[in-house]
Amino acid sequence: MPTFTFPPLALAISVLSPKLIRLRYARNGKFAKRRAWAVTKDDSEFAPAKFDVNETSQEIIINTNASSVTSVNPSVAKSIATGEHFYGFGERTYSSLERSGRIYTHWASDTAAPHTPDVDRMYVAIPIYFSVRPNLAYAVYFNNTHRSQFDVGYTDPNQIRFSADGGEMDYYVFYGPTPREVNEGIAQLLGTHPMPPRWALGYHQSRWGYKSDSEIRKLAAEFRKREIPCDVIHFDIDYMDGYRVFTWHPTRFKSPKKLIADLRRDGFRAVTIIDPGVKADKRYFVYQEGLKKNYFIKKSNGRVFHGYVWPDDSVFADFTREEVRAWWGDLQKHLTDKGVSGIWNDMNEPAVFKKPFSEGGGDVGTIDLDAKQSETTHAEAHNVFGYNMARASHEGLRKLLPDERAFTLTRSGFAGMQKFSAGWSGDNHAWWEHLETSLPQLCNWGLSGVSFLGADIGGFNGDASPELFARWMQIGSLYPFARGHSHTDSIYQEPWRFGERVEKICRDYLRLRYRLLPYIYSLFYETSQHGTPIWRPMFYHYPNDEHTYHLHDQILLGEFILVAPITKANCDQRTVYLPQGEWFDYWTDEKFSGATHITARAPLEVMPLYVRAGAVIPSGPDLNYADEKPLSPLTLDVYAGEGEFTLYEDDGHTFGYERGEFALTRLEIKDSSAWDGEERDG
Ligand code: MIG
Repeated sequence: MPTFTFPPLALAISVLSPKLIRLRYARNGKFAKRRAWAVTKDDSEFAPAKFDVNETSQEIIINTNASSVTSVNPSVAKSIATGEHFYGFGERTYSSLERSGRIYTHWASDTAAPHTPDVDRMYVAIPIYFSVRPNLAYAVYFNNTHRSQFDVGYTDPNQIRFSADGGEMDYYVFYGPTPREVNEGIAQLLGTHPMPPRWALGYHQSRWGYKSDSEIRKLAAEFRKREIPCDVIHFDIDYMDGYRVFTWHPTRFKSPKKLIADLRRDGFRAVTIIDPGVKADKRYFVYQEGLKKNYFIKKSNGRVFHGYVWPDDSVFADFTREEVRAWWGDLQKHLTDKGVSGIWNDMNEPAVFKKPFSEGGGDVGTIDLDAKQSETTHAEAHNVFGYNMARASHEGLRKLLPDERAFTLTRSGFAGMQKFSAGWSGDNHAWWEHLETSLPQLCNWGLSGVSFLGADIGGFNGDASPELFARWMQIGSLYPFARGHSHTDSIYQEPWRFGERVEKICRDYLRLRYRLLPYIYSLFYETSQHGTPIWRPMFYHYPNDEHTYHLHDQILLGEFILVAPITKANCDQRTVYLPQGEWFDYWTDEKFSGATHITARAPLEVMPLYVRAGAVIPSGPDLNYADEKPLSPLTLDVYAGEGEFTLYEDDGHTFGYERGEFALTRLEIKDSSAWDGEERDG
């Protein structure tokens, strides 16, 4: 690894692969010890790559057989090329797809205020940007967990600048030239989602406010009676005893084991919420154990840090420590022993209220920045608090349920969070704007390496109107993670609460999702192998069509299905851009030749969907839940043209696939001119 010195600085350039280069600058000439947080591999674990170096007094040029990096004297500003567009930046709120002209702060925050377009900090912090222009895509990951910023042409339209409150200027450059290859590089360095259980791809129903055993039983029965597909019920904070994590409320949830077993018989899985705040209650076993073992975060003066959260006076485990993660992971036994199949990790930015909950909580802050965590302070560990909590949860579940893939969901996270968890975009509102925002939000987050994502369908805060709910369920039914969720102060937002017409729309679209499970499950396999996003912005497959660079309100589900939801009230038509090639209307089979703009008719029952010529889309039967019956018969919808798709199949819930127990079937369509267009059985 060549190291260049410009006293008193040191610059190290590591060519990790022809398409992955790491650059580090150390101010004092000495590099800091690497912390094994986000990155999965040390530099030495990459196979040696060939490259040439050309060094002049002005610049250093490194050439590999794929990419070339020029590093002008150490600086933290890079010039923006003409026609360069910026995406990524993890979880963000506003509704444009392309993201230049702003400053992005990376600081995991419980954004209590509504997620308006000017909100900069969200729950998740991912210092990754993804650059696209014709014939070239690349990305940069800033490997620094301190509070940091990217200034993307805001201060100077010709420059992108990085800064951080501490640590080193340490970043990796992933070269494409296609977007897919960029994601492949991100996957190599930061990891991918492991295969989720198939049931986790079904519909999830949640609400803050399902308060008892009987309420949950009624809810489940309602889904089956109305034949609205559903796989998972989420248990929000009310199942706990006084918000003590890993406990059950003694009267409202008297026999959780029986409840969950009964639900299971009807095809439902249970997912329980867990918050990081541990109630400081001397008679509570989690508090006692953690204190005794010295597992809680301490302030700079050496005393345990206390803060207010739901259980009021609380303490927080130090998830940077392996033994603490193992302890926390094992505590989940109190839930899995009752039959719980997944954990929803909330409040893990972590959010800490300024005042006791009994006094209204006050503003939301976090742990003192000088509090100790491992050999560093919270200032450096803050952004990976949620990440490490999700890791504890995921690794613990793997130990507790060695033969069952579990599901984990996290509100906070950092680059690489996909190794441990799915994510959702937190407390959105029942606003049309938030329905619309969810498209560019999930696409950009996907480009940042995280695919298993959704937004609360119907909106969390406030009350959805019937029309908003119907439109949201249409697009939400195709979110990689599809969950309806709402605030305890809002109206009940289950699919049948808005009248028969909306109920039917929900049923129809959720059924569509379930029929598409073989296709969606295969997309999850692809992301588990290569990091390819499940939801893709249009440019992903048309990177030389500059017209796609700003298209925020239509997406691709995999390569073949173009989804163009209605995102506005009182609207029964919209413009859809169909890129070059032939396209078919999913509902009517009408054929279009791109590139073209069309006006799609979309009465309330219709969400416009298009399929690219050359698509092979595997689908299964109608289901009430994912594992109700074998996904058979398998139907292949073939759209004349040239293309291929790899169908992935396995048992849907064990780790057999890690031992090769799966089938990959390559479906290829070639000579379409010889095909007569007749439908065939089988
Ligand atoms: O302070 O557990 O984002 O989904 O319903 C609120 C109650 C805490 C925030 C989560 C939301 C959840 C709620 N939680």
